[in-house]
Amino acid sequence: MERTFVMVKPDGVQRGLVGEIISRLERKGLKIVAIKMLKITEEMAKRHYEEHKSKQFFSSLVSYITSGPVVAMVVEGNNAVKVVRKLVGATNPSEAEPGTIRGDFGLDVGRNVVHASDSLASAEREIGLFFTPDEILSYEREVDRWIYER
Ligand code: DAT
Ligand code: MG
Repeated sequence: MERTFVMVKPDGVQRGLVGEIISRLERKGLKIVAIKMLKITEEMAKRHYEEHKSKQFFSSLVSYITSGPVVAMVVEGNNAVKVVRKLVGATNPSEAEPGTIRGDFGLDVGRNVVHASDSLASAEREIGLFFTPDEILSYEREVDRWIYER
């Protein structure tokens, strides 16, 4: 079973979209195995977004992501990385398809509501940045036999 990292960004928290976003993940059948609210430090923001450090938008990205509390999650399911990226939609909300989180709730690339890992390697790195192994729970759900055939 694959795991990915999802984060409701400060705008999503301020706009009261935490429940909506979690609900979409749950309705899809994905399982939340870790969750917490935190305020990201500047150092952590720079590590999380280190692949973008040479981009012109890097400093505004860091100040946006540290501007208020976020809700960080580890989400588990078949093909979780790809599935969650599809639910989240394109980076720029004005280009994201309706029905996706960004397509339904955003208009500006600098306020795109939610983060999701873009690969298995990123997922592992980002999960390790935000969670200790003991914060990630392993548990069974009876309903999984109605979500998965095997
Ligand atoms: P994603 O969040 O879809 O994985 P990304 O990793 O390319 O997108 O970029 C990280 C974040 O940086 C993105 O969520 C919003 C911001 N960003 C990306 N491209 C940008 C741009 N051209 N101008 C301003 N902000 C941008
Ligand atoms: Mg990315």
